[in-house]
Formats: sequence, structure tokens, C-alpha cells
Amino acid sequence: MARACRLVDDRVDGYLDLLKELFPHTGHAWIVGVTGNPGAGKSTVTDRLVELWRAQGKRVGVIAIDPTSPFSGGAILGDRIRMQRHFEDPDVFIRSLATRGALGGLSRSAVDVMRVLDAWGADVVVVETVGVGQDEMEVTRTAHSTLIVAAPGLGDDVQAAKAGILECGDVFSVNKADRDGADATMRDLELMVALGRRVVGGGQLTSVGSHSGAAMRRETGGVDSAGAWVPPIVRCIATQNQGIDETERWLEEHRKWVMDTQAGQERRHLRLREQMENEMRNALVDAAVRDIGNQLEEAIGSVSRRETDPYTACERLVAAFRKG
Ligand SMILES: Nc1nc2c(ncn2[C@@H]2O[C@H](COP(=O)(O)OP(=O)(O)O)[C@@H](O)[C@H]2O)c(=O)[nH]1
Ligand SMILES: [Mg+2]
Repeated sequence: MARACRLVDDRVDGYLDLLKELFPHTGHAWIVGVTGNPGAGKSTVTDRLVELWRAQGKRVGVIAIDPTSPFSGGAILGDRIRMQRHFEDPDVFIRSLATRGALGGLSRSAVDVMRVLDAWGADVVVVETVGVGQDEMEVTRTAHSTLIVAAPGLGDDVQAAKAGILECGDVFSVNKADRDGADATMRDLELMVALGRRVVGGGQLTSVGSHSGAAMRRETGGVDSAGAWVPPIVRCIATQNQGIDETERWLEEHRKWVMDTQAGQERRHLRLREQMENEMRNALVDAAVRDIGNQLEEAIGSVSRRETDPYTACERLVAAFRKG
């Protein structure tokens, strides 16, 4: 397993053949994203969740990603310590990834390693990522279910939520409820979830309580009358193992929704489409840059001298690629 992960992670010659061979053995694992600001308690929550899943006899893979600490120890070392007791368990496999500017980026490595873990026979693959940045958002979008871990006092949480994380959150945990400010964070998130549903849902607003007051004072989540998923918000103290079983139950509810309902199927279809469009976008840009050769440099020159506008220049480059 470690060798397969390294092969895939380092893109050693032949890694694509390995992935192609493994692919038929994938599709079994439930991918759970765990996202949130550094220090919110993602690793501590994950460690507790792993314990619950192991008690259910599930085989668990964990991918911990921290682009802010490329092998410098830091959070990744912390993650290892947080999850240390699972390292001896043959049915738990933990792998850390850091940013290394690899071709295709972090999200691609993560997806590849996910597939290796899936083929290994993982029932659950947890992907822990810091909730900022394009790459992390992409990783989050590959998960079936995403848990957002927020903590009081980290004021950016709600900011991050505004920046699009919210849209990805299926279950929210307000961790460190033993600290001051947990109530305020709960309220902030409840409001954000209620507002987010209006924004994200667009025209097809479903009611979780027909009056805005009811929607904002919602205590739980789950599947609403229209079949849509409403993210629940759970209060946790991970270090004392409080709220973790409830979090796990909600994640399981969400798993059933994603796997078994029409709406969940549609979401999986949409996400797979996004993934494949990304793959295509990368492949197309690579192919085009290779094919049109010098024309890109010429276009850059012409735009910087303001002889052409960038829109026309790009249209011409695309036309040249299609003709070529
Ligand atoms: N007071 C308190 N501290 C916690 C709680 N959960 C985690 N921590 C601590 O917060 C720190 C960061 O936790 P960690 O799981 O590494 O956060 P991550 O960066 O999001 O993975 C560690 O020192 C944890 O022991 C909690 O519920 N209450
Ligand atoms: Mg961590």
C-alpha cells in the first residue's frame, strides 16, 4: 500500500498503468471530506470518527493534506500524533500529502491516492484538508459527504464559509464547544446555512419551515420534504469524545442520501462530470500549448504591446489549435 501510494504520488513511470489496473477494483469506498481552518480540530474529530467506524468493522483510509506545511512537520506531524493509536491497526491506512507542485496539483494526487485506498478495500476514505484555496475546494468536491469542522474564536470560519465552503458542507460540527463563543458560532452557521440554501438553491427554494424565523432557528437537518439535503449542525468537544457519535450518525444519514436517492445520484453525476471536465481542461490546455508552439508567445507579445486584446488573441489561438 505504501509503495503504491508513493508510486502514484510521485508519478513514477508506470503509475498510470497501475491506476488503470486498479480502477476496476474501485467504487466501493465512501469518500468523506473533513475540512476547516487549521486548528479547528479536524484531526481530533477524524481520529474519533475512525474509532467509531472501526468499532463497526469498517476498513478505513485517511488522507491528510496540508499544503501549508510541506513535510516540515507542523500540522502533518500533529495529524500523525492525533491519529497515532490507529497506526498499528492493519485495517487503518493513514497517508499524508503535502503540496509539492506536482503536475496536476494536489487535488489530482489526492484523487489518485483515494482510488488506491478504495482498491485496497477501504469502506471509508477520509480526506482531511484545510478549508482554503482552490485545490482544497476541488478535493472537497470529490467527496461523497463533507464534514466542515468549525471552532469558536477562529473568526475566519464564517468568512471561509462565505467563500464557498458552505456550499460543500453536508454536516457541520462546531467543535471546541467547551470554549467561549460556541453559541455564537452555532448561530452564525445556522444563519449561513439558511441563507446559503436560498442562494445555492436559487429558484427552487424548499422550505425547512415556511417562515424565515423557523428556517433560521432550525435545530437539526436531514432530508426535507422536497428531498433536498439540509446540513445539520452538531456541537462537539472532540477531545472529550462528545458529539462525535451524533456527527457520525448524520454522516451516515448523508451517505444513504447520496447513495440511495435520486437527488444524491444527481449530485454524484454532477461531481463526476466536474472532475472529468477538469481532467479534460488540463489535457486540452496541455495539448494546445504543445501544438500551437510559438503562437502563444507571439500572442502574449501582441497583447502586451496592446496590438490585440486578450479575448481576440485567445479566440485565435483556439482556432489555430482546432485547425492544426
Ligand atoms: N479545548 C478543546 N481543544 C480541542 C478540541 N478538539 C481539538 N482540540 C485541540 O485543538 C488542537 C488542534 O486540533 P487538531 O485536531 O490538530 O486540528 P486540525 O488542525 O483542524 O486538524 C489540538 O491541540 C487539539 O487537542 C475540543 O473539542 N476542545
Ligand atoms: Mg489536522
